[in-house]
Amino acid sequence: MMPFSTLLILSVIFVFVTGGKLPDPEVKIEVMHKPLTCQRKSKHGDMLLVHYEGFLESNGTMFFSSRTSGDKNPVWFTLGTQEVLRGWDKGLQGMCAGERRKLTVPPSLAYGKEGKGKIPPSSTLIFDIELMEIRNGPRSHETFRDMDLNDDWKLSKQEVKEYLKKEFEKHGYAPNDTENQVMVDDIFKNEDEDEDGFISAREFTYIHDEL
Ligand SMILES: [Ca+2]
Ligand SMILES: [Ca+2]
Repeated sequence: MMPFSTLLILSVIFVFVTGGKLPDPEVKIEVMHKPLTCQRKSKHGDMLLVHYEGFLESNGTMFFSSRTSGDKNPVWFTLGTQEVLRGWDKGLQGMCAGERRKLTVPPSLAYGKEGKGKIPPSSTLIFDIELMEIRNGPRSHETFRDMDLNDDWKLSKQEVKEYLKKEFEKHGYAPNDTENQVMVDDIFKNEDEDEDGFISAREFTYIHDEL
């Protein structure tokens, strides 16, 4: 059986090709390129790395390109957390690394009646977005499963400690046991709400306002 997200994407493509009406017509999604292989699809909470160009629909003016502006690097953001335009949160779900989409975003899901900077009021925007890479977000289910070494659906201090150690090594920092312990204690102070000495899946996925 096909995973639900695959079905969703296929139906979006189908609707686009046949010119039918989307059930939720707010963001128009056109798949410009789809890679042959797709290991995973983007979902709420994932970190995405994208290159993109933004255009005004009214006259085709390009107002931003990550390939030519600033440091010319692609941009990281967390999907579905309103870090970016709502049109992106809606339009970049279920996407494969290497995929390119064209999104047509109405003003209500972009910069609204006011506009912003180079974006005039009430502008519909067109984005050409290439997804370069998908990583687990800080609060993803996969991250929790990675950390939960004995699969009992809760994180002990030891498990969190192991995970931090691994992460530090991955990023080229020498492991420092004292610092590590302080971080673990801090994390438990914030995350272990019922103070049972474990971080449950619910405690982990609940996003605190202060984070
Ligand atoms: Ca555990
Ligand atoms: Ca707990």
